[in-house]
Amino acid sequence: MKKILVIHGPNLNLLGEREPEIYGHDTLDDINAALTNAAAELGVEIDCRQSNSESEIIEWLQAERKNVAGLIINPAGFSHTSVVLLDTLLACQIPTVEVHLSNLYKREEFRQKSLTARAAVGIISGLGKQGYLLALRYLVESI
Ligand code: CA2
Repeated sequence: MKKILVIHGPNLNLLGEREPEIYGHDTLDDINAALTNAAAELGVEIDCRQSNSESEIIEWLQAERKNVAGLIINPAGFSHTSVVLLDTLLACQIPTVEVHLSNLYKREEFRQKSLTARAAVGIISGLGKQGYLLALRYLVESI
């Protein structure tokens, strides 16, 4: 069975607790549960992880690069800062969709540039939980 890896970046474990006007009311558990249900319907395995550590995310990507057929990643703040994460994503060559809960283009200027998006097939920004589900459907249909 094909496996999709989902990586949620720093602070996304706090979803639902603060700033619902920006990030919505869904918790990370809600998002992961919706992804798990959708994956079962689509007949793929899904592995959802969250980390606040850049190095842990890099270790996961390197370790899983040959085991997964696709990647959904919300790099959170690392999107805007991390050449290291971009390099890792480029090196791992996993078909990737970058997802952001909020619409980056409605927000501060510094959020309007994603370094990591260069390594993605596409990005989805501003659709909340639905963005992850659309990313999953895209990957399952295209891999
Ligand atoms: O919109 C997104 O999904 C972001 O990737 C979320 C990141 C932010 O740095 C990006 O610019 C856009 C921040 C995640 C922080 O999550 C929080 C959750 C609850 C309360 C406060 C922050």
